[in-house]
Amino acid sequence: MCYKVKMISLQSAIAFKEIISSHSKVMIISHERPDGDSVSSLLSLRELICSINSAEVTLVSSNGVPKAFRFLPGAQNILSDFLCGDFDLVVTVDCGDLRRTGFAGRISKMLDNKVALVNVDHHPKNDLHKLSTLNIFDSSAASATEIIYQLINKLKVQINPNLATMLYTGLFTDTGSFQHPVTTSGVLKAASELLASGAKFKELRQNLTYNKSLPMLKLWGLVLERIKINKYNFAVSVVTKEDMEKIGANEDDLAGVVNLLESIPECCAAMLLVEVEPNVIRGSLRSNKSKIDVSGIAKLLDGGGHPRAAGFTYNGYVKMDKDGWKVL
Ligand SMILES: [Mn+2]
Repeated sequence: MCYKVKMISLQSAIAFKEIISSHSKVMIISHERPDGDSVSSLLSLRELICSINSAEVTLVSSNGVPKAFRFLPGAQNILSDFLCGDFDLVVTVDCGDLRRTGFAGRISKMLDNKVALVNVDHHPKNDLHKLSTLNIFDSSAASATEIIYQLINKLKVQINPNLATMLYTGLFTDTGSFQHPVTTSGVLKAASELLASGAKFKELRQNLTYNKSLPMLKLWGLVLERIKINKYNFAVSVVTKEDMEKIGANEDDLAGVVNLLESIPECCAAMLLVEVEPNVIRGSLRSNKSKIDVSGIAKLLDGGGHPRAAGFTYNGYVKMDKDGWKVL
């Protein structure tokens, strides 16, 4: 059987090893409001770096780690802030652009002060390559952990059950539990190998699938109740800050619900609008069933992401008219 496996070149892996070997104070940073892939990428990259070099490695993700991912070994050590002077190498992972780190100004300053940058990513519109000393990039990878898995294999690093769990979590979450179109035979092969290496699937299922609190499900109920199908066949729903407060839920509790909006057969895409602060709307877009590039829509609103999953933050409010919910 011949699997189609996407590849990070051996040359990239060797360049990665060389740059890691010559630095001793490393900060790895993923995107703000981290998801499963970014948390898993931080943790698995630290394992990889520590197998190459006895460097001091600091993990940063602004906004902290959502509850669902705190079961991952080492997640409690991920910081939400850092001091610039402490590092000689920055590794950005799973960040479509510098702004997504949440610390663009500070990192730019560090780069001006000759701190090296390695970028590891799978977002198609990544612009960090312009700033990086080394760019390890594959927009066809399903998750950033898929790229890290390839680096690990190229560098012949042993995969223990904890590392397998981290890598598997990134694949599992960024493919929507192996349902999105990015779920290739290569992804399933990697997942199978990671299970064989001891990935703790039972623990992962317990924390990521059977983790829904009563307020969370009530909030999902409200999202579903408010669905409107607009004239473009997008399923759109809305939640306000007041709704979340009334139910006793928060923004983290909405993770994953946008994928449910897509399950209506006649809808080609889904959008969830969340009022996170008065006059601040966060939008999540999905188009796993169609060829609509939702990252293009997000970009119009100064956001970004992948063709099938993207987001934006917008200063405005939401209103409903005869065509459904609108951001104004
Ligand atoms: Mn990702």
